[in-house]
Amino acid sequence: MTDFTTGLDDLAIETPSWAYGNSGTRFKVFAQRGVPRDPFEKVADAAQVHAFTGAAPTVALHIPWDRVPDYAALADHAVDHGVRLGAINANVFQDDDYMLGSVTNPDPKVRRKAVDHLLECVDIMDLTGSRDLKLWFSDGTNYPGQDDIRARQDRLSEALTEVYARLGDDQRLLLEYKLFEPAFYTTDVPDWGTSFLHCVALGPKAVVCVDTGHHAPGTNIEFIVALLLRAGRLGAFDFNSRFYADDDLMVGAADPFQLFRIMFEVVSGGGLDPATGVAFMLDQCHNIEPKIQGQIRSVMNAQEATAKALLVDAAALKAAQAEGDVLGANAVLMDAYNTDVRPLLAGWRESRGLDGDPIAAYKASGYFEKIVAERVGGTQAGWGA
Ligand code: PSV
Ligand code: MN
Ligand code: MN
Repeated sequence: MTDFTTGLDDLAIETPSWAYGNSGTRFKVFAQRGVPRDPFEKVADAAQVHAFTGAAPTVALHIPWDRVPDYAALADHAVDHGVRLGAINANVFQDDDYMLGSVTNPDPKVRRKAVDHLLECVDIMDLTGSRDLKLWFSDGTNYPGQDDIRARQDRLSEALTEVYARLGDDQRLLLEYKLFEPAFYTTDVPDWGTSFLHCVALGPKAVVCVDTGHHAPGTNIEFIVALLLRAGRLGAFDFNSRFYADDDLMVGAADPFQLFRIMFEVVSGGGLDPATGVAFMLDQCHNIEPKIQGQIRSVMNAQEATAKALLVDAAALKAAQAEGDVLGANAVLMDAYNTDVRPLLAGWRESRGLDGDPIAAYKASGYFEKIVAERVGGTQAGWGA
């Protein structure tokens, strides 16, 4: 097991550019004051999260929501603000052409358009210095018989193969799965098994992205995490929490115990070691709460779960497991989970020159008042509108 301080030092959370813009549900987007008007301002807000937590050094982009004329300038702007650009998220789910799918669409012209967008995203990665291309496909069908399930898998495989061939040596393809929505009968990448099969067929640079909100209720996500880590195919997390479906609420808000169990599998499986390449990203929307504070709180929640996972007494756990001591083994885990790690985390922050209470420090900084005064007419995140 990684030791406590090294483990916390290694935990880097990537925040999503779209979390800083206005977002909502299909019923209403509530505009907030001071939201960014362009990707440069989103990056500036992401830099605040890093400045106060010391644990969010990168920001993910979503194309075309974050399209800019000069990506190298955006990357420089990020560095000037103390952060870096992270994963490039492709978007082949918002054009009218994609009504029947993108890369699995029965029409070859639509498939070509979708693959061209994915290739463009790799071009952008070359300019931003990003390692990861994150692919999520809304593709699927609503009615039995609507399309051929196997043919759609063939089309998916063909598209992924072309994109994979375009990746540079240090670039990766993250294949994200989601059980349902917007397709309601079949989804072409509905689960980790489908994603894993495609990744294995593609090669070592293809890895699975586990979005914690994309499973059926009751799914044992930590089991999936353990399997993927063991197979060397756990590429990334899209962290968020959910009460019902893909709610995109703050990670650790709905079920902090689940987040602890997930992080325990990550820690015990060696996934915190940067060499394993597991990326910890947030994929959330803050529809009613202040956005920068929502991101800070999410980073803190992820740190708390990780700190508890790092406190598990690995030797005692191993001994109890070897003896078949069911309750003893469970108690080792619960002891760690029930530890109040907030003072330890405050100490970790202070030892790095940060305020022990990032939310209070951010609120006292005056940044929010500054952006409210400066920014008029902020943008919509593009998602959930
Ligand atoms: C889809 O629900 C998803 O989780 C994918 O990661 C998208 O790119 C993202 O949401 C957009 O918020
Ligand atoms: Mn996601
Ligand atoms: Mn989602």
